[in-house]
Amino acid sequence: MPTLSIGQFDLVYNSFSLVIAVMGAAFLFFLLSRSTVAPAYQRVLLVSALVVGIAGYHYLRIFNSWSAGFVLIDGQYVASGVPFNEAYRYVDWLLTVPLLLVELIAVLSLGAQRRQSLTLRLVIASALMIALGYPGELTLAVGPRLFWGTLSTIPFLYILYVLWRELGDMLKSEPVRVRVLVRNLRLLLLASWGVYPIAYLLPLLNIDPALSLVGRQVGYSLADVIAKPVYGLLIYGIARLKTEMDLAQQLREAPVAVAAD
Ligand SMILES: *C/C=C(C)/C=C/C=C(C)/C=C/C1=C(C)CCCC1(C)C
Repeated sequence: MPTLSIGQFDLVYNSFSLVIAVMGAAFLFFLLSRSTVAPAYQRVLLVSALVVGIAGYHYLRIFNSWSAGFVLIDGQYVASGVPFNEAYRYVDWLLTVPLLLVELIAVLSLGAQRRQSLTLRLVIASALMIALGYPGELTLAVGPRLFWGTLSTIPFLYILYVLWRELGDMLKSEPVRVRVLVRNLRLLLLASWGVYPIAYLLPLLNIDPALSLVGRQVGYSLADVIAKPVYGLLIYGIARLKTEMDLAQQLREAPVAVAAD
Protein backbone atom coordinates (compact mmCIF):
# COMPACT_ATOMS: atom_id res chain seq x y z
CA MET A 1 0.00 0.00 0.00
CA PRO A 2 1.42 3.40 -0.95
CA THR A 3 1.71 6.29 1.51
CA LEU A 4 -1.13 8.80 1.12
CA SER A 5 -1.46 12.49 1.90
CA ILE A 6 -4.25 13.46 4.30
CA GLY A 7 -6.24 14.84 1.36
CA GLN A 8 -5.91 11.62 -0.63
CA PHE A 9 -6.88 9.41 2.30
CA ASP A 10 -9.86 11.62 3.15
CA LEU A 11 -11.11 11.73 -0.44
CA VAL A 12 -11.49 7.95 -0.48
CA TYR A 13 -12.79 7.86 3.13
CA ASN A 14 -15.46 10.46 2.35
CA SER A 15 -16.41 8.81 -0.95
CA PHE A 16 -17.04 5.50 0.82
CA SER A 17 -19.03 7.29 3.51
CA LEU A 18 -21.16 9.06 0.89
CA VAL A 19 -21.81 5.81 -0.96
CA ILE A 20 -23.05 4.18 2.28
CA ALA A 21 -25.52 7.05 2.76
CA VAL A 22 -26.72 6.89 -0.87
CA MET A 23 -27.17 3.09 -0.82
CA GLY A 24 -29.08 3.28 2.51
CA ALA A 25 -31.40 6.01 1.21
CA ALA A 26 -31.96 4.15 -2.06
CA PHE A 27 -32.74 0.94 -0.15
CA LEU A 28 -35.54 2.66 1.78
CA PHE A 29 -36.82 4.43 -1.32
CA PHE A 30 -37.11 1.26 -3.42
CA LEU A 31 -38.78 -0.68 -0.60
CA LEU A 32 -41.28 2.07 0.19
CA SER A 33 -42.09 2.79 -3.47
CA ARG A 34 -43.23 -0.75 -4.19
CA SER A 35 -46.89 0.12 -3.59
CA THR A 36 -46.77 2.84 -6.28
CA VAL A 37 -46.34 0.33 -9.14
CA ALA A 38 -48.60 -2.47 -10.39
CA PRO A 39 -48.10 -5.86 -8.67
CA ALA A 40 -46.38 -7.16 -11.82
CA TYR A 41 -43.48 -4.73 -11.27
CA GLN A 42 -43.18 -4.87 -7.49
CA ARG A 43 -40.67 -7.67 -7.73
CA VAL A 44 -38.45 -5.38 -9.81
CA LEU A 45 -38.32 -2.84 -6.99
CA LEU A 46 -37.54 -5.59 -4.52
CA VAL A 47 -34.52 -6.59 -6.64
CA SER A 48 -33.41 -2.92 -6.80
CA ALA A 49 -33.66 -2.72 -3.01
CA LEU A 50 -31.70 -5.94 -2.68
CA VAL A 51 -28.92 -4.62 -4.93
CA VAL A 52 -28.41 -1.36 -3.02
CA GLY A 53 -28.84 -3.19 0.31
CA ILE A 54 -26.06 -5.65 -0.54
CA ALA A 55 -23.87 -2.80 -1.81
CA GLY A 56 -24.51 -0.67 1.28
CA TYR A 57 -23.45 -3.56 3.53
CA HIS A 58 -20.26 -4.15 1.55
CA TYR A 59 -19.40 -0.45 1.56
CA LEU A 60 -19.60 -0.51 5.35
CA ARG A 61 -17.03 -3.31 5.33
CA ILE A 62 -14.88 -1.57 2.69
CA PHE A 63 -15.02 1.65 4.70
CA ASN A 64 -13.83 -0.12 7.85
CA SER A 65 -11.13 -1.96 5.94
CA TRP A 66 -9.88 1.34 4.49
CA SER A 67 -9.79 2.95 7.96
CA ALA A 68 -7.86 0.01 9.39
CA GLY A 69 -5.43 -0.09 6.47
CA PHE A 70 -3.61 3.16 7.31
CA VAL A 71 -2.19 5.00 10.31
CA LEU A 72 -1.52 8.73 10.50
CA ILE A 73 2.17 9.35 11.13
CA ASP A 74 3.73 12.81 10.85
CA GLY A 75 0.91 14.18 8.70
CA GLN A 76 0.87 11.24 6.27
CA TYR A 77 -1.19 8.09 6.04
CA VAL A 78 1.14 5.12 6.08
CA ALA A 79 0.12 1.47 5.51
CA SER A 80 -0.73 -0.03 8.91
CA GLY A 81 0.11 -3.58 7.85
CA VAL A 82 -3.55 -4.61 7.88
CA PRO A 83 -4.21 -5.21 4.17
CA PHE A 84 -7.04 -3.29 2.50
CA ASN A 85 -9.53 -5.98 1.55
CA GLU A 86 -10.44 -5.72 -2.13
CA ALA A 87 -12.47 -8.96 -1.91
CA TYR A 88 -15.51 -7.19 -0.41
CA ARG A 89 -15.89 -5.29 -3.67
CA TYR A 90 -15.68 -8.35 -5.87
CA VAL A 91 -18.04 -10.39 -3.71
CA ASP A 92 -20.41 -7.43 -3.88
CA TRP A 93 -20.18 -7.31 -7.68
CA LEU A 94 -20.56 -11.07 -7.98
CA LEU A 95 -23.94 -10.75 -6.27
CA THR A 96 -25.15 -7.37 -7.53
CA VAL A 97 -24.09 -7.37 -11.20
CA PRO A 98 -26.25 -10.42 -12.14
CA LEU A 99 -29.11 -8.89 -10.11
CA LEU A 100 -28.82 -5.61 -12.06
CA LEU A 101 -29.35 -7.55 -15.28
CA VAL A 102 -32.25 -9.48 -13.71
CA GLU A 103 -33.75 -6.08 -12.82
CA LEU A 104 -33.61 -4.98 -16.44
CA ILE A 105 -35.11 -8.19 -17.80
CA ALA A 106 -37.87 -8.18 -15.18
CA VAL A 107 -39.17 -4.75 -16.20
CA LEU A 108 -39.56 -5.75 -19.87
CA SER A 109 -42.59 -7.55 -21.25
CA LEU A 110 -41.01 -10.75 -22.54
CA GLY A 111 -42.35 -14.25 -23.00
CA ALA A 112 -41.35 -16.75 -20.31
CA GLN A 113 -38.99 -18.64 -22.59
CA ARG A 114 -37.10 -15.56 -23.80
CA ARG A 115 -36.88 -14.26 -20.28
CA GLN A 116 -35.41 -17.50 -19.01
CA SER A 117 -32.85 -17.79 -21.77
CA LEU A 118 -31.77 -14.14 -21.44
CA THR A 119 -31.54 -14.35 -17.66
CA LEU A 120 -29.51 -17.54 -17.70
CA ARG A 121 -26.98 -16.27 -20.25
CA LEU A 122 -26.60 -12.78 -18.76
CA VAL A 123 -26.25 -14.06 -15.21
CA ILE A 124 -23.55 -16.56 -16.21
CA ALA A 125 -21.68 -14.02 -18.35
CA SER A 126 -21.72 -11.35 -15.66
CA ALA A 127 -20.56 -13.74 -12.94
CA LEU A 128 -17.72 -14.90 -15.22
CA MET A 129 -16.73 -11.29 -15.94
CA ILE A 130 -16.33 -10.53 -12.23
CA ALA A 131 -14.68 -13.84 -11.29
CA LEU A 132 -12.11 -13.54 -14.08
CA GLY A 133 -11.29 -9.92 -13.14
CA TYR A 134 -10.58 -10.73 -9.50
CA PRO A 135 -7.17 -12.48 -9.81
CA GLY A 136 -5.98 -9.49 -11.86
CA GLU A 137 -7.18 -7.01 -9.25
CA LEU A 138 -5.01 -8.69 -6.62
CA THR A 139 -1.77 -7.87 -8.41
CA LEU A 140 -0.17 -4.70 -9.68
CA ALA A 141 2.07 -6.66 -12.08
CA VAL A 142 1.36 -5.71 -15.69
CA GLY A 143 1.29 -9.22 -17.20
CA PRO A 144 -1.29 -10.96 -14.95
CA ARG A 145 -3.40 -7.81 -14.68
CA LEU A 146 -3.67 -7.58 -18.46
CA PHE A 147 -4.20 -11.32 -18.83
CA TRP A 148 -7.14 -11.56 -16.40
CA GLY A 149 -8.48 -8.18 -17.52
CA THR A 150 -8.59 -9.39 -21.12
CA LEU A 151 -10.33 -12.66 -20.17
CA SER A 152 -12.88 -10.69 -18.13
CA THR A 153 -13.52 -8.39 -21.11
CA ILE A 154 -14.82 -11.29 -23.24
CA PRO A 155 -18.01 -11.87 -21.17
CA PHE A 156 -18.27 -8.08 -20.80
CA LEU A 157 -18.45 -7.68 -24.59
CA TYR A 158 -20.89 -10.59 -24.79
CA ILE A 159 -23.23 -8.81 -22.34
CA LEU A 160 -23.07 -5.63 -24.43
CA TYR A 161 -23.75 -7.66 -27.57
CA VAL A 162 -26.85 -9.25 -26.01
CA LEU A 163 -28.14 -5.93 -24.69
CA TRP A 164 -27.72 -4.17 -28.04
CA ARG A 165 -28.45 -6.88 -30.58
CA GLU A 166 -30.95 -9.23 -28.98
CA LEU A 167 -32.62 -6.79 -26.64
CA GLY A 168 -32.76 -4.24 -29.47
CA ASP A 169 -34.91 -6.65 -31.48
CA MET A 170 -37.15 -7.48 -28.51
CA LEU A 171 -37.69 -3.79 -27.79
CA LYS A 172 -39.60 -3.43 -31.04
CA SER A 173 -42.64 -4.93 -29.33
CA GLU A 174 -42.53 -2.36 -26.49
CA PRO A 175 -44.48 0.95 -26.72
CA VAL A 176 -42.42 3.87 -28.05
CA ARG A 177 -42.24 5.68 -24.70
CA VAL A 178 -40.96 2.55 -22.97
CA ARG A 179 -38.46 1.95 -25.76
CA VAL A 180 -36.94 5.43 -25.30
CA LEU A 181 -36.54 4.87 -21.55
CA VAL A 182 -34.95 1.44 -22.03
CA ARG A 183 -32.53 2.88 -24.59
CA ASN A 184 -31.52 5.61 -22.10
CA LEU A 185 -31.11 2.98 -19.42
CA ARG A 186 -28.84 0.97 -21.67
CA LEU A 187 -26.67 4.03 -22.31
CA LEU A 188 -26.44 4.73 -18.59
CA LEU A 189 -25.39 1.11 -18.08
CA LEU A 190 -22.69 1.40 -20.74
CA ALA A 191 -21.39 4.74 -19.37
CA SER A 192 -21.20 3.46 -15.78
CA TRP A 193 -19.99 -0.10 -16.47
CA GLY A 194 -17.33 1.30 -18.78
CA VAL A 195 -15.71 3.09 -15.82
CA TYR A 196 -14.76 -0.20 -14.10
CA PRO A 197 -12.30 -1.52 -16.70
CA ILE A 198 -10.77 1.98 -16.99
CA ALA A 199 -10.29 2.23 -13.21
CA TYR A 200 -8.87 -1.32 -13.27
CA LEU A 201 -6.26 -0.27 -15.84
CA LEU A 202 -5.03 2.74 -13.82
CA PRO A 203 -2.16 0.83 -12.14
CA LEU A 204 -0.79 -0.02 -15.59
CA LEU A 205 -0.50 3.61 -16.66
CA ASN A 206 2.74 4.30 -14.85
CA ILE A 207 1.22 7.02 -12.68
CA ASP A 208 2.00 7.66 -9.03
CA PRO A 209 0.80 4.56 -7.03
CA ALA A 210 -1.01 6.75 -4.48
CA LEU A 211 -2.92 8.53 -7.25
CA SER A 212 -3.70 5.27 -8.96
CA LEU A 213 -5.08 3.74 -5.73
CA VAL A 214 -7.16 6.83 -4.93
CA GLY A 215 -8.39 7.16 -8.52
CA ARG A 216 -9.42 3.51 -8.61
CA GLN A 217 -11.35 3.64 -5.33
CA VAL A 218 -13.10 6.92 -6.14
CA GLY A 219 -13.80 5.72 -9.70
CA TYR A 220 -15.37 2.45 -8.52
CA SER A 221 -17.42 4.34 -5.90
CA LEU A 222 -18.84 6.88 -8.36
CA ALA A 223 -19.57 4.19 -10.91
CA ASP A 224 -21.37 2.13 -8.22
CA VAL A 225 -23.68 5.06 -7.45
CA ILE A 226 -24.61 5.48 -11.12
CA ALA A 227 -24.82 1.73 -11.82
CA LYS A 228 -27.00 0.84 -8.81
CA PRO A 229 -29.18 3.61 -7.25
CA VAL A 230 -29.43 5.86 -10.35
CA TYR A 231 -29.98 2.86 -12.61
CA GLY A 232 -32.62 1.60 -10.16
CA LEU A 233 -34.38 4.97 -10.36
CA LEU A 234 -34.57 4.74 -14.15
CA ILE A 235 -35.98 1.21 -13.83
CA TYR A 236 -38.50 2.57 -11.35
CA GLY A 237 -39.45 5.20 -13.96
CA ILE A 238 -40.10 2.44 -16.50
CA ALA A 239 -42.20 0.48 -13.99
CA ARG A 240 -44.24 3.62 -13.23
CA LEU A 241 -44.81 4.36 -16.90
CA LYS A 242 -45.89 0.77 -17.56
CA THR A 243 -48.22 0.88 -14.57
CA GLU A 244 -49.88 4.04 -15.94
CA MET A 245 -50.15 2.59 -19.43
CA ASP A 246 -51.69 -0.63 -18.10
CA LEU A 247 -54.25 1.40 -16.12
CA ALA A 248 -55.12 3.55 -19.13
CA GLN A 249 -55.58 0.38 -21.15
CA GLN A 250 -57.94 -1.09 -18.56
CA LEU A 251 -59.97 2.13 -18.46
CA ARG A 252 -60.26 2.12 -22.23
CA GLU A 253 -61.47 -1.45 -22.20
CA ALA A 254 -63.83 -1.14 -19.23
CA PRO A 255 -66.73 0.84 -20.85
CA VAL A 256 -66.70 -1.50 -23.83
CA ALA A 257 -67.04 -4.47 -21.50
CA VAL A 258 -69.99 -2.81 -19.70
CA ALA A 259 -71.70 -1.92 -23.01
CA ALA A 260 -71.25 -5.48 -24.24
CA ASP A 261 -73.01 -6.78 -21.12
C1 LIG B 1 -22.48 -2.47 -9.20
C2 LIG B 1 -21.30 -2.94 -9.79
C3 LIG B 1 -21.08 -3.05 -11.14
C4 LIG B 1 -22.11 -2.64 -12.14
C5 LIG B 1 -19.80 -3.56 -11.57
C6 LIG B 1 -19.44 -3.73 -12.84
C7 LIG B 1 -18.14 -4.22 -13.11
C8 LIG B 1 -17.58 -4.37 -14.35
C9 LIG B 1 -18.32 -4.05 -15.60
C10 LIG B 1 -16.22 -4.84 -14.40
C11 LIG B 1 -15.53 -5.14 -15.50
C12 LIG B 1 -14.13 -5.56 -15.61
C13 LIG B 1 -13.63 -5.71 -16.89
C14 LIG B 1 -14.51 -5.60 -18.12
C15 LIG B 1 -12.21 -6.01 -17.18
C16 LIG B 1 -11.31 -5.76 -16.00
C17 LIG B 1 -11.86 -6.35 -14.76
C18 LIG B 1 -13.23 -5.77 -14.38
C19 LIG B 1 -13.84 -6.82 -13.45
C20 LIG B 1 -13.01 -4.47 -13.63
